[in-house]
Amino acid sequence: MPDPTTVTFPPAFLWGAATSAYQIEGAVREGGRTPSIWDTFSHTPGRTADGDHGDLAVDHYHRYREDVALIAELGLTAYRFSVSWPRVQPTGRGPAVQAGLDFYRRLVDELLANGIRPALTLYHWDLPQELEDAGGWPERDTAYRFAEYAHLVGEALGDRVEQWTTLNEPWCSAFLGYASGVHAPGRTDPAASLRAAHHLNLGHGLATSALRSVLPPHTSVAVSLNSAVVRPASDCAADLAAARKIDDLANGVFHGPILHGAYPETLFAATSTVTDWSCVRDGDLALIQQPLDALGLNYYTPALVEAAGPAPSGPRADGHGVSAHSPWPGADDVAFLQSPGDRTEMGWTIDPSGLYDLLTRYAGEAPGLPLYVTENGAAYDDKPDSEGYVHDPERIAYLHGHLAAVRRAMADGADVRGYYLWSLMDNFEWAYGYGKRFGAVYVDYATLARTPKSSARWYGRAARTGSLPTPEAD
Ligand code: IFM
Repeated sequence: MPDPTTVTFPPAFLWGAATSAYQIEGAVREGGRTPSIWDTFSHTPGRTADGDHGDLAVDHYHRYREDVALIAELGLTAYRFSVSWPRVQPTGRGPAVQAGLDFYRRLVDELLANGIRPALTLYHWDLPQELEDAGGWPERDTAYRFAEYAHLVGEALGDRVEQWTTLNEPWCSAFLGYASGVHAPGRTDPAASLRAAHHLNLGHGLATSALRSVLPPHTSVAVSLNSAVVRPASDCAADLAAARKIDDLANGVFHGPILHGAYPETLFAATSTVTDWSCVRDGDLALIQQPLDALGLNYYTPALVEAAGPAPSGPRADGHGVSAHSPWPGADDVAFLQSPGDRTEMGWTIDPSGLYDLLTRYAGEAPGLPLYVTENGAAYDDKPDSEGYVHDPERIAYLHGHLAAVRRAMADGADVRGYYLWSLMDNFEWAYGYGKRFGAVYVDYATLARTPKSSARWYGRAARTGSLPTPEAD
């Protein structure tokens, strides 16, 4: 008789792991690739911890076969990766570079040969530097350039990749990149960040149409949002209004136009001192609101907010980096509090109920749209023991808690089709450099040797059996 407390998933549920190009590939000067904004940013003194950069990263470009073999050995059924735009279309314009496309073709073929479903993301933050020099995402033309790039990749890989994602976490691209400046390109211009958000939305819509024109009909096109789970510190009117404002700036600004064809009126009101939104032209919202086949949701921790006076000046840590500039345009009157509970190495509170809330919310926001958890995971200060094993019971507990929350959301009606652990292996954690380890697989940065942590084995067992081993089963 099966244990009634066992958490079991449907047989078709995808058990995946995720990565992104700049965080793992390295080989930044090979095959005609030119710099992206992250090459420039990470080579600018003071931008990343210890001046870390992705020049070598974990050398996945040369070790992809070994990495695919690891995914297969663990028993995972899906792998989410991103394509480096400047590897495929170096200047962000014109024809594709064959060597770039060939790399991704080889990667995809290796995955398919090992029975692993590839899930391709077109944009995980590595804008070609030339496009930033021409204005970057605050410039409307970048959206059109993105659609052209999507078309090139779609034509090249549409015959073998069934799951496509346009953008990963456009909130980070717009607001960490152009408002707080802790991410590339490091600009601190709130009005530009809102224009960037709109042009990312437009780019998503145009790229979705471009993909539809070249992909076979059964192919799935989605977007991955890091929609925030925003909780007010109290139910007083001011705190509720603060939560609403952050919800608009984190969520409504993207899911409004993408899913519903409109920006929230409350967003326009909250940002009226920053921009008049004249970047939104007639017809844009129809271009953005394209029918989707799935919605990707990335979740790590909830946000706890309260109404406050203007923020104190000086550098503040926002969980993504340290900046004197806020990533929330128009929300200087909102304070972020530390949610109670244990935290990961990022300082992010562990709260699986947030993932449940997120999934059930979007099940309601987008009825009928299959959902995927396209990122979820935790950084810990992992170290090999004297025999070379890496025991990470905290990560196992984190995964167990969050996967159980996914299952609970499914039982309550959310149509969740898969889960991608962030990340397959330790990698370049943006402004934090290599200091924060999110991997299920440990990477020795001196030798680049890969060693599955105990969480990788635990997760692999979950994938193979379709049910969660107890967190103690290490
Ligand atoms: O490493 C990042 C990833 O690139 C995007 N989502 C959050 C992860 C952890 O910070």
